[in-house]
Amino acid sequence: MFSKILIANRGEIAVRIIRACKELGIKTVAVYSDVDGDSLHVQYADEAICIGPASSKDSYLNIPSIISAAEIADVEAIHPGYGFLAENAHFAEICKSCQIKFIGPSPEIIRLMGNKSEALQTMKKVGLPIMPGSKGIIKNKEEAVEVAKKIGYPVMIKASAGGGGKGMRIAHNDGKLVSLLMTAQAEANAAFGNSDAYIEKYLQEPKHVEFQILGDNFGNIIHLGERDCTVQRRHQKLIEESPAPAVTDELRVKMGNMAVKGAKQVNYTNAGTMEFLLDKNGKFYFMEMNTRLQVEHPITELVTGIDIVKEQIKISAGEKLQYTQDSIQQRGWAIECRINAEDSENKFLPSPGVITDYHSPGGPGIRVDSYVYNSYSIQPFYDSLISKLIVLAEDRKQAIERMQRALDEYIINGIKTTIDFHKLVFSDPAFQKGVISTDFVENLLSKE
Ligand code: MV4
Repeated sequence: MFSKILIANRGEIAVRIIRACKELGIKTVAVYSDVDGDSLHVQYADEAICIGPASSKDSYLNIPSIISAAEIADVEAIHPGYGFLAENAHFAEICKSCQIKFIGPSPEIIRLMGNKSEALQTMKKVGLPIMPGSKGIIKNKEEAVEVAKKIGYPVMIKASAGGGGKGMRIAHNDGKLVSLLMTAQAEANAAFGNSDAYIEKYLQEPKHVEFQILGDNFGNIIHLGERDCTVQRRHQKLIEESPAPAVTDELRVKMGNMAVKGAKQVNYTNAGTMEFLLDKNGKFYFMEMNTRLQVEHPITELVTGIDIVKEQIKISAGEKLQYTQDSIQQRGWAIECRINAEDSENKFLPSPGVITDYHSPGGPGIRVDSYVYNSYSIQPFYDSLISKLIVLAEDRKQAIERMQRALDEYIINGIKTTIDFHKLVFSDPAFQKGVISTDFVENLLSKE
């Protein structure tokens, strides 16, 4: 096992990783930007090293700075968390060349799955269902029109370097397709330095269902069940739950087997997530694979009892998975609310500032993953996630009741948060029935 790990991240996830390290008896090194000195991850870590100015590109994305910190502190491994450098194949390569273990899959897998179009074709080869669409990236507008003719409108244009919704467009006819393809390509080029785009048939009112994967370095790969992430706004997930309301035991076996099959095809190691779209008839389609720890990993931890971050660390240290697929059980129902420093009554605009009162909920079945405290000043430089409120209960109904109770207890004054938005969701009849799809948040907000 490692004796010292550097956490190349900030916020709640840096705190989460430090907690796992402490319980494993591993010393921790935090890195932080000029404006993050007061952050909880800096206080919790055994050592902390300032790696640069506030701007992410000068600090949390600054590879030379982070590698220097790792060398100075003499760590054996780096945990990248999510976001920032977590899916940067180049960073994983640099770590390797410096004999520092990158806690995640190999650079080759990160690169392959980062190319969303190639990832689709790779999974199609082993028999995973995918949406009808272009076989790879679109070369010109003639090809785009030809593909659309074959699969029928509406179609979705997706940036191959994107994922998670960036650079996506829906087109309903040839004229729009040609113009939106150019917009999407330009947007992708600006955001990722890569304009590649592909086309899929647009699935109406789907659900987003994803499977948590764990793979060790001995060829063992298992899944930890699924999460429903259908409650999203502008491709930002707001609420996740496990199990997924629309997934029956039978469907879980089918989708889970496919998820593991796909991961085995690429010799996947460490934690990963296979994302699917699910339609009303229980048909599912592979969308993309995320090669990182996900924000929403705690709901899977609560229903399976498995600490995913500890598993990641153990796998990277060369340990064998202690679980077989048969030993994995989902018990109860978990839901997570992302508490963002945002004004949900004004387009979810960021709401940085000082927290003047802070009291987090507690009692049975409550978990709060956060990095803020009373008088903490939320910085405008990073994402607005300040806390994840997670509940576990016997079943979905009781999980909703518990979440409502916890949301009522949560006191965060001084800034705007998404707590009120969540209260609205949990009192919504369609959400309570579990019959919602991708347009849920927009519909809910337009009702207001
Ligand atoms: C789709 C889709 C419909 N058809 N792909 C991909 C990234 C994710 N953030 C949203 N994505 C979608 N991809 C095809 N071929 C619909 C969505 C989608 C969505 C999916 C699940 C939950 C909420 C959503 C909101 C908008 C779009």
